[in-house]
Amino acid sequence: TGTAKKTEGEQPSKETAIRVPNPHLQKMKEDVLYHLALGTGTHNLPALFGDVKFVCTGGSPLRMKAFITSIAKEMAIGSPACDLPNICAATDRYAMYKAGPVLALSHGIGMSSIATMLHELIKLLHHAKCSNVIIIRIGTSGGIGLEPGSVVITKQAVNASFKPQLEQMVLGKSVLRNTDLDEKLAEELLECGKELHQFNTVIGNTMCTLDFYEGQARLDGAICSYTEEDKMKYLKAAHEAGVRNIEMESAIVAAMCNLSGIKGAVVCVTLLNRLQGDQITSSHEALVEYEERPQKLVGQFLKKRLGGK
Ligand code: R2B
Ligand code: URA
Repeated sequence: TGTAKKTEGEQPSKETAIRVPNPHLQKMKEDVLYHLALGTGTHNLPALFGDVKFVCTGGSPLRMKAFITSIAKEMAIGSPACDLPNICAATDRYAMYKAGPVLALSHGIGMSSIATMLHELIKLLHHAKCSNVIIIRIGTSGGIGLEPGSVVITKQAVNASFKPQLEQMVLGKSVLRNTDLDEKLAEELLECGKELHQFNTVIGNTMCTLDFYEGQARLDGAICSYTEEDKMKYLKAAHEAGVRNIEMESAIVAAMCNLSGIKGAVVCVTLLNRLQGDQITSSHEALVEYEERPQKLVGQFLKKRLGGK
């Protein structure tokens, strides 16, 4: 397992190691990956994770389990009768599953939750000596001007002022980080969406916010200090700036992948069209089917990259 098939016309890929731009790490005798319940002193990380090439991450632990189960089946990895174990079972912060070169793990809600997970994941991949790793977030979002159920592949993650930047506070000072995502990977994922012929797939900018309500111009939170007119003006300005969906983690995925030399992508289904409303009122069945769309798209991508049966 673990050897990615080359697609036609592609140059033989150079081995790209994981970059950890932190000089203090090499001085540490042991590294405890606290929120993953793993560590260099307690686990043989190269043996457990050395073959990982693809990491798929989504908010919910159950969705990640469903995803890895279908990938394992598709790739004929493991025994169909046997449940894949949660590698992070010693903590309930995040859940992690592995099928051959594919790792699936949950990230919770919001930038602080996914950032904490990604710090530990990136160190894990580094300690395991992984190379040429791709990280893909598969998630949900609110669409702007798209038919609900459309899938958006992020070109740039933008902030609330529609700028492709993430502001990280470091020692009390504001540091701006780039939030472009890998363009070639986004195009390849778009192709996978189109090949499936099951739903609308587009590339667009994704606005990443700190919360689901005021940050996303909703009128239905516990607190709201603007009018419906202000809201519509803002969402239309976002659309004008190329924003096609809104969620809460893309900027961290982009910034942290850029800094660690990892190719990253964000693939999110839109649960509603925010120009039509704020509440998510679709039936449970419809939402379950929508949530499966990014999984299907990335499943198609993995099948092509790994050469499924
Ligand atoms: C999309 O959905 C979640 C909020 O409902 C959040 O994690 C996100 O980015
Ligand atoms: N996730 C979000 O962050 N916003 C939405 O509107 C839907 C899902």
